[in-house]
Amino acid sequence: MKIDAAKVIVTSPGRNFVTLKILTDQGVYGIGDATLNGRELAVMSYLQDHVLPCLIGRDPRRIEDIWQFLYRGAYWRRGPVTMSAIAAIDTALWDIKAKMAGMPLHDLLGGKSREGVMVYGHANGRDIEETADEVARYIDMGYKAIRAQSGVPGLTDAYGVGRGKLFYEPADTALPAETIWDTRKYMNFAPKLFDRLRARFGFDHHLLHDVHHRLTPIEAASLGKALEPYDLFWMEDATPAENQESFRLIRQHTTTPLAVGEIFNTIWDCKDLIQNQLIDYIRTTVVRAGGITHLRRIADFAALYQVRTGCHGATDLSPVTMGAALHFDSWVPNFGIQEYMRHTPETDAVFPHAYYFDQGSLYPGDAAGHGVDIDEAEAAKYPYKPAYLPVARLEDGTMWNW
Ligand code: CS2
Ligand code: MG
Repeated sequence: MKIDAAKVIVTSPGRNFVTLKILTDQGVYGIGDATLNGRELAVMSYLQDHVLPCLIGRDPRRIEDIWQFLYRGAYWRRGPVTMSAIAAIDTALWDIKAKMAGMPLHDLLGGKSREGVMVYGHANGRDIEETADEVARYIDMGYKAIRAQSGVPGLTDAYGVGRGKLFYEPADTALPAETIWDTRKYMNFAPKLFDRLRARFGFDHHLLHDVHHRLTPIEAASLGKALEPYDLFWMEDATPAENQESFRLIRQHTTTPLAVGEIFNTIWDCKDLIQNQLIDYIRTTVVRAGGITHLRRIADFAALYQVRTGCHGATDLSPVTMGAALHFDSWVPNFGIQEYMRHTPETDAVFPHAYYFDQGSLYPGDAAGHGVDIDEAEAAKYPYKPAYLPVARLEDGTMWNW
């Protein structure tokens, strides 16, 4: 069996997606997601100009060898561009293998460990009451877990609040939008949001919150402590994690569970966090961390330390990543939760998929492979549109972490 051809499809049905299609001499093809929000064309070129020529003629069944060839063979290891490209190939190859086997991907991985995949939705509003009303909407739809983000009094933009209900779409300007951040205003406000949510909804639902890398370690420790009475499922990306050691300080001060890793690319980015038990949930997902092959390695390592998975699932992760992640989530023994932001109807039409939502859980469906395809004629209707994520500055102009 041989890889015959491969192509990269860029489409923008409401937002940009980069998709890889690998075709074989036996007529079976596989699909992978290569979307890197705000840097899409870099991955497209990495694939088209540097990687795909090396794939033609290879045996698509040798997934591990191809992964190692691309990772070690580049010499320049890791990084979001390289790892997103490897992820796209790896996902497409697992899709091909599962289709050849006539199995849904989760069966090939070892079979289902659970019936459904618990997901959390992203409730957001301009103020506490609007956010609370959104939380109510998710509860009505059957969600068991909801992440709450609200506008902060005195700040014009807050992370997680903006275009879209049932999702959040931050990348929508032709050049990076400048936003202003103020830690004091946020720190004074965040506990009030969860105080109100628990008062209104009680403690039956899981509540989550994303700090989006805005705090220093000691500030994150203080926020985690302040949020303890509200029993969060997790506090996400409390501080940037390049220095993994900084989570030790947060950990020493609070029992609020910690989640991190949506921007990590490899096991090396979370090795210390996991083996020192400095986090509770690892957020890496299929497209960002080298595909199913590498994600599985991270999850198995995390399981040794009772760290559970919590795959990133924002709108910039395409339905292909969502589908593949759901198969992974269905299998992985140390599953925690899966993020689920809805895609637009246009995106759903470009990517027909077998997965579906019911009563707070997603189900991967029974189609052979990962169950997500691309309709190339639909995709061609939506040309690439440059879009950047915002940046953040402090009130005095200092650059901060968005
Ligand atoms: C996020 C994302 O969903 C999340 O947890 O932190 O909104 C993130 O900002 C985007 O995926 C960036 O592309
Ligand atoms: Mg996040």
